[in-house]
Amino acid sequence: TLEKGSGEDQNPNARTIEILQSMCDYYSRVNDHWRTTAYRKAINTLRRQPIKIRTEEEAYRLPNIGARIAAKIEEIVSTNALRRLDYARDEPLDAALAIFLGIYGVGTSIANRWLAKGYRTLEDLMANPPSDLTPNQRLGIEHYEDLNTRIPREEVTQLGAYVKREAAVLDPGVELLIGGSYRRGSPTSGDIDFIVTKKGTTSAAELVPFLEDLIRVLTDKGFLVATLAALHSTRRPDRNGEPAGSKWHGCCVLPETERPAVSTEPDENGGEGGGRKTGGIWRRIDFLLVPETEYGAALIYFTGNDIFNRSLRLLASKKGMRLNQRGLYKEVMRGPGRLKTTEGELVEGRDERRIFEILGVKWREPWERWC
Ligand code: DCP
Ligand code: MG
Ligand code: MN
Repeated sequence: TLEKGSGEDQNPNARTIEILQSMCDYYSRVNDHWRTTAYRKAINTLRRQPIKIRTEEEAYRLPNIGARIAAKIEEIVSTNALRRLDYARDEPLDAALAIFLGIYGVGTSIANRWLAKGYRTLEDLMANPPSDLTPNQRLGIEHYEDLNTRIPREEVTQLGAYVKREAAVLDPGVELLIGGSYRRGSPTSGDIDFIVTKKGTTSAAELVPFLEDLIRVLTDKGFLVATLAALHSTRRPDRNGEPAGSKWHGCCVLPETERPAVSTEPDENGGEGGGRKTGGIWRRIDFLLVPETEYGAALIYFTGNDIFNRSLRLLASKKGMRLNQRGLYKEVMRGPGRLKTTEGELVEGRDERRIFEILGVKWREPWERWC
């Protein structure tokens, strides 16, 4: 707002804030959440100072300003600029970083390590692979374009119908639902998130034989083309309460026979069959095994979005409860220093609506959960 803008101009630290904000924006762009947060907090502190902060020492004494940012504040005040920002604006490096972050399984730290080693392009990585390149990252490079193409909603629907048909042959009692952005009604999705359940199940392990069969069939048919995380790759439950061996991640391709008829209209050049072929592209696909007893909590988690999930979890914890993908629990405090020694007492797991009710949140349809 105008009010806020004029307030910033009068702030004695306006110039410092402006430059720190550019750093913050840069770190946000490269997905460095930790530094983005550090800068955001430092900026908030500076904004509240009635006097201009000039030295490293003055800055460091303030809350939420660490040694590194304190040093940068002095550099900004004394030189009216920041060397690190010049580097951050190094466009070739920026572009290379953005490319590397698009590789499946590559985050900021790996991408930066490769940059430091002199890699700049996908071709560089393939020609002389870094020693730490994993098989999954190699797949991510080889299918870079496909895996960075969002999936049109109709194709997700077709992929879903294909999988459901094969699943019903194996076990008509198993239910498959597509969660994630598709359930939120998104016109395109980054991947396909299948939630697999069956009436009467109380543990994900009961569904493992079914999924093993399904994966074998879908692989034999040429539908599944790569495994990124196998069923038993997770040995222990993770911190979010995801049970061991309950998920499968990989890639699939819609079989030619399932693809919508290719347009026969001539293309712009007057050639034949100019309509762009849909399908045939490698897509990311996830399967999650969920027992009926945890279905509601799993639906909430795998529908998202991630920010909506975080806010629900925060709300639960404010009410002395804990929400994860297996259920809503009443916290049980035990042990020395009130350490959490158990998951707590299960309040509700199977019914999505009940979980909203118990949390005291008005029901939100999946397409209303964009945050
Ligand atoms: N999820 C979460 N926190 C994460 C990752 C995922 O809460 N860090 C949950 C919410 C997501 C769901 O899992 O909606 C599926 O994860 P995806 O990464 O597949 O995200 P989306 O399906 O929402 O989006 P996309 O279209 O990019 O796949
Ligand atoms: Mg998804
Ligand atoms: Mn997913």
